[in-house]
Amino acid sequence: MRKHAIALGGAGLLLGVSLIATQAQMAFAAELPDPPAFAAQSSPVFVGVSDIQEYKALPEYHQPAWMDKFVADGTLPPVAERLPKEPLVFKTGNMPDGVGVYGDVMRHVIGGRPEGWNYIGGQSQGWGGIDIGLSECLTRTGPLFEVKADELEPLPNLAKSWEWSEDGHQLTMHLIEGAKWSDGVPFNADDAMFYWNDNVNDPNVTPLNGATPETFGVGTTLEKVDDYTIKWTFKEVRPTQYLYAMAYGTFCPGPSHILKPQHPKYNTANTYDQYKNAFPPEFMNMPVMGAWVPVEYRPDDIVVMRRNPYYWKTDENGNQLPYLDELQYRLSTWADRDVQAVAGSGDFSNLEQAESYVEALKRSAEPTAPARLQFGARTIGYALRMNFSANGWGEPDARGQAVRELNRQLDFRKAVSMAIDRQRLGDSLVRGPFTAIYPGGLYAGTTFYDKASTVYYGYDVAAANALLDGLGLKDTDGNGVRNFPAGTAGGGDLEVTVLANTDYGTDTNLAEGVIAQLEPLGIRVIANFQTGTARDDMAESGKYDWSVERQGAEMVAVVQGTSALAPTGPRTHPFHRAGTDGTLDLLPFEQELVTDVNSFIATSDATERADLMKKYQHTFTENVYSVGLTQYPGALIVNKRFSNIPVGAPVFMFNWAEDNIIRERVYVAADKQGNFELHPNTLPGAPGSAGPISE
Ligand code: BQZ
Repeated sequence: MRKHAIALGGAGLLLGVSLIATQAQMAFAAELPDPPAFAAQSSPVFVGVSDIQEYKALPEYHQPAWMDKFVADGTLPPVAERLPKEPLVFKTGNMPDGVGVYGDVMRHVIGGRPEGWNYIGGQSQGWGGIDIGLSECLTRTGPLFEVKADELEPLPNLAKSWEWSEDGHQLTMHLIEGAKWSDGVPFNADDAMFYWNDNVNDPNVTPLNGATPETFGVGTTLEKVDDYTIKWTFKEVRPTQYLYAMAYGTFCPGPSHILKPQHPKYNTANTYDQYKNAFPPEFMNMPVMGAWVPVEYRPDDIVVMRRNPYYWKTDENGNQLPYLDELQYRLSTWADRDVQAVAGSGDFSNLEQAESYVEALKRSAEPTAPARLQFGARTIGYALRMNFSANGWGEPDARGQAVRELNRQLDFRKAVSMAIDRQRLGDSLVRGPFTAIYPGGLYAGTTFYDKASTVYYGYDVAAANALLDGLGLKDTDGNGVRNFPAGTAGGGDLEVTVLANTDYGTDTNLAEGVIAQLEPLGIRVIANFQTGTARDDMAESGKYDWSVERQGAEMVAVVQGTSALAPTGPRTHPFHRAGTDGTLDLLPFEQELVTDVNSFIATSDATERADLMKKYQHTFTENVYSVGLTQYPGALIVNKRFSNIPVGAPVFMFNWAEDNIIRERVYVAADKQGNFELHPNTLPGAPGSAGPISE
């Protein structure tokens, strides 16, 4: 990762500012221990964007032999007619094991449950790579982990090329021409405009992964120029940053020919809820642009997908991708995903729950182990996030409002941070060189991280107690719990709820650690543990005091999810959104963070961007914007029979490994292929029909 670091200029500038502003605030600042050395981390082979892919017409195209009967009997047109004029072609030179062969299946195990197939209407498909595989986006960033720093820019995807206007305010994007949805209907600008106009810009709809108009810049517009051209207009000059927001999860158009008839704007008989839920998990063969289509769903059991016969990407030999004919998603738990991958009954896992590390390492070290395990950088990080809205987001009651007011007090956040023994917290998950002391903010070891700009208030219970005393939070009724001051929440006990996701042991273990470590300080923290989707809904709607969360890509890559680094818009930030009057009640330091993030978006000067992120990191950690808990490396576990798994692919960076490894070009050599397909030699049927078709 360090190789990526950018030459840094403004240290002097940064130090000047902080010294003047925050001597008082810096009280209790301590030396931040360096993360333990972690030798097991594997590194990618860095390449240029043009080494990975290009768009070009090829002299001939091929498909799996078993599909010939579908062409012969007229069910499908010949492969050349199913492909776009210039398919996206993956270059052999960038394929670790070269051109592949067709066949076999990747058996995923996931902890989520599909709500339905309307991704842009806000439904989850169960995560774990389902939505990443189904939804293709304008640009792509997962594979950027292997792109040279000086060439770092999102990969073209559904948008095959783009150019900026002279003044830098307009970006004209050329969509891939002649690509089709998996039911054969053409993909074009109408799909992009339906997503933008009637989902992102419709306040009644929240697409999955939370795209809002401000995700692409305040005041940004998008228009259709022709069937294969769209044009963005930005307030900023050449904000290349937004190209990252045009990748997964915030600009992945859905099939407008299927969705529009269900949208209340075009179907007044429908409510927005009916629109969101119009395609339940039982609805099979939902048209997608991704490589595989859902053909079977058994509740709490499995989702099976078969190759998309209209998939618009090939290898350099003209073989239409994907190579794998089937994907399976067993509906289980995230912990079981690790177990099955290590045991070989599953084929893939992002080892991300530190509690499973020792067992997984032991098992995969055996020569007979069915799976390969490769660690990446420390890009899994958890923080305790406090709800900063004091003007109604999530409609808190009197106690909740009083907690929000406290959350907005620096001394309160400092006290909570200094009461946390991060070493003990990390060791409670797993011993050894995995977890690092993480104060919050950008992660050590990532491109824009700067240790000198990182303020760390060390573990100090006495100082924490003194700060709470200073805030007038005294235990007035002697029950061991501090009380709100008289006149606040009835002077009741200081009780705070902490939201956590029960789908992950790590999330609840860390939350329980926080509860236990704050009890001696007289803060009664109450567990509010919810399953994944319920947790996500509560977090999205601000219905929480505190939340223990695994953080997003913005803390790792900065350039991905940038608008979530600060409340740059009413609904862009994870823990401070607009209140009931639609306004954001930002604290002065938050305003500074917003200014720095917007300046970062508005410039492409590398040194200026590095300095801005140093300033961001200093303001963030000095003000304990969130209380960092722990940071550790994830490990990719993939069954050894798979080829074309890129070296050094991180489980999480710009996106999750399900995107990073480019699954559509992953294959299994003929002599290693298992007999795991549930629906061999079948293809997706018509949208809404019962299952796959065999003739
Ligand atoms: C990876 C990922 C692929 C979402 C989800 C899940 C949701 C969150 C987050 C991860 C799962 C896996 O993470 O843990 O390893 O497979 O799916 O999408 O936590 O509840 O809302 O942000 O990505």
